[in-house]
Amino acid sequence: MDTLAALFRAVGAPLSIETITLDAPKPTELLVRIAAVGLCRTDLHVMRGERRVAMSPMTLGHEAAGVVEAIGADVTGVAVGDHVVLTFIPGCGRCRWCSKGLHHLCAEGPRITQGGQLDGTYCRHDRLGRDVGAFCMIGGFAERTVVDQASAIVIDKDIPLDLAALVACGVPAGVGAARVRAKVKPGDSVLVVGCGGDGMNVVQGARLCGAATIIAADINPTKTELARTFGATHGVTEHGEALTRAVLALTGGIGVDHAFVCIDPPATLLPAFRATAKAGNVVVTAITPDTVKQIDVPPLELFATQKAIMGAVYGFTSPRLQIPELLRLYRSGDLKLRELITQTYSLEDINRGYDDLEAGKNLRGVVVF
Ligand code: CXF
Ligand code: ZN
Repeated sequence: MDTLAALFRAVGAPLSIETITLDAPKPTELLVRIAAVGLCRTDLHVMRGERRVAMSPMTLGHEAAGVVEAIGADVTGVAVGDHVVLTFIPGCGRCRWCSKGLHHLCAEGPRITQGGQLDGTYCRHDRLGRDVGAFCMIGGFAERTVVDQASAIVIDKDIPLDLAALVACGVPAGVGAARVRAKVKPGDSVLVVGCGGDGMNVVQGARLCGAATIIAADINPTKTELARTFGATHGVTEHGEALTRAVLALTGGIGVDHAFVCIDPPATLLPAFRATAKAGNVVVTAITPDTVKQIDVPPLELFATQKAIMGAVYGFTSPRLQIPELLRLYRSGDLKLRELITQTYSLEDINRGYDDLEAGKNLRGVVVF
């Protein structure tokens, strides 16, 4: 069938809005009508060439929710008409990680930038007949997509699909980083560097954990102010060494129990590390351009201060467990989702959405169909 899609064709170029063809789902695949897809910064990194993908053209978009329109013969647990959130890492269910319930570490994860389906085939084609890849095995910037059942989680039908899309990437990444990776405890102090899609959700994750001090740091004062509505107790707009000084001043010279690096790790990790208390945690939730090969943290400082530097993909939690739980927290009024959406766009307007993200105007832009 034909479907409209926003394609990455070349580094530095806007996404190309084109009609592509989509093959019917194979035995373990689903045809999904996308209802909403978030404009995450990771896709922007791909467009800028900072995060390399293996092929072009490729349909980007990895924060999506929709409605199942057809299923392959071997699909189990998903039916036509089901509402699904798509996961940017598939859960193959068979590898050592999935067997332990750690689907965010699925052995198939490293292949999500290749462009192929889970089985390695291509099911999208442009008007010249060339294969079109799907970022994260999803390709959510399209009216319809075909994904393996390993990339879909069925959700309750009463959850608005624009909000469901948000729990596909930014919300679990941030909330999970605070709750699961750092294990923030009641009374703890927290620093969040970069209050965008991930960072704002670290703020609300830390609030859910009962943190007493939540310092929101962003060079954009609009974001630090907004962070207060998600639970931040302080806002700072400094960066670099001045950021470290500001956080130490707010914590009696001790530093925070947990610092989260949610933007530009090459520039923010060392200031965040130095703003962290001895034996504290430094959690990296943001991606770094492929071209940056290392970050300097003085080893003696690491040894002597006994801090832990750790990564967190998908909030260090299986999306299969976390996504339904986050939606329960939304339903009980404990998790803000609607408030994360700054603006909505049509698919044809997606490049304006990314311009707005680059201009610092958006917490989350969402394409709604
Ligand atoms: C990313 C993580 C790195 C690979 C692509 C998806 N997650 C969210 O933005
Ligand atoms: Zn994302």
